[in-house]
Amino acid sequence: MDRPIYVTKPSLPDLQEFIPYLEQIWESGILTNNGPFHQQLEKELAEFLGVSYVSLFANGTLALVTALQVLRITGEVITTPFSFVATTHSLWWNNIKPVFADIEPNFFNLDPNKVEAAITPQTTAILPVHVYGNPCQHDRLQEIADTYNLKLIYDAAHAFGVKVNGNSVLNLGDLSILSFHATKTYNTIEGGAIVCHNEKTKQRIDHLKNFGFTGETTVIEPGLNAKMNEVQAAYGLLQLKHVNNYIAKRKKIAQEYRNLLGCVRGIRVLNEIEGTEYGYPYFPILINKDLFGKSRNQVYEELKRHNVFSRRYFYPLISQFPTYRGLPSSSPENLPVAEKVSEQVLCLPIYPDLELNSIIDIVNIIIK
Ligand code: T4K
Repeated sequence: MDRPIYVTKPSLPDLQEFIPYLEQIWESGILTNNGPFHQQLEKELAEFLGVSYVSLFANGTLALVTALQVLRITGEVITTPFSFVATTHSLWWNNIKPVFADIEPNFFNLDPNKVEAAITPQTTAILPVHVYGNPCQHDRLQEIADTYNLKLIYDAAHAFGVKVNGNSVLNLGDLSILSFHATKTYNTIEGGAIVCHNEKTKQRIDHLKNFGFTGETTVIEPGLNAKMNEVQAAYGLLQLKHVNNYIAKRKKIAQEYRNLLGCVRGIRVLNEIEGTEYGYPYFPILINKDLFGKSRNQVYEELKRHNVFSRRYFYPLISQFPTYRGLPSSSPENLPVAEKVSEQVLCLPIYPDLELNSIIDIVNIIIK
């Protein structure tokens, strides 16, 4: 490739479209702290996503940290090792012990049976991730949460726009968090949100993301400063106008990869489930060295040599990082499916402006 191709590239709206928003901010002098664009984006996003309440955050990690505080989670939380490290870091920052359970082999989300087996008297919540935007086995997870009186918080960082039979996955569980990082399907440069189902919870979230203030002089708890500013909220409003178009383009690219790679021996693409709408943030493939002849790492390096920068999301597993590898639940014997997937997975470039020719070139590098 003449020019490098990265795993993703944010789509930016026309700069001229953004200027009027900036002029309004300059004129009002309201730069942050629940300003007009912030309020408008919360409303528009709730409508767009088909959810009751959205609270904006400076990033997805702070949204995760705060979500655990909103529900006063303590003790042990069962979570997945197959995610971005922020998922488990949010527990660490709240002094909660992560307990890793293995993933299921179809979509790489937490395996409900393994979750149930990991419950102890100290367990207070389950923190699953809709990895790559593929919905978790929610009914089973909710049943387990109800049976054992646990909270269910979804890390839905990848699940922007994902709906099952017309219903947003963000309506599942007690809370869901989103990431609007530059690398996501919908971005506010940096950003994130908590989605909740009632006004009282939204109020608590909004207090906790603003130092714990409930009024000018009242602080109820040591909350963070996790607010999104007005420039990002305005940019978010503009991006919202384009995001359906971005998703449609991503879908086409995913279909193209699927057509070209779906039948290659030793390469697995993930199935799509009928009735599910996706946001297509990533295009993961699994490479089985014995069948394909080359390992995942060989393909990754080969692509790199051709100026194509795929990514091994998620390798290493979170349970292998120094902070977490000493935990009893981190042992590879406890996480055989996650260990295997982590060794085989490769996320190929996918973003709205990726051209068909580039997709063909990428596939040819992989299979040659
Ligand atoms: N939970 C889950 C399940 C998550 O996946 C994430 C974040 C979070 C929670 C936390 O949400 P945030 O606090 O981030 O909102 C990236 C992102 O930084 C991270 O948001 C994301 N998940 C994770 C999966 O990927 P890196 O270190 O791989 O990003 P980076 O900088 O290497 O970017 C990848 C490629 O994208 C680059 O090679 C080039 C391209 N790129 C990147 C940026 C930042 C651009 O073209 N423009 C850009 O501005 O972590």
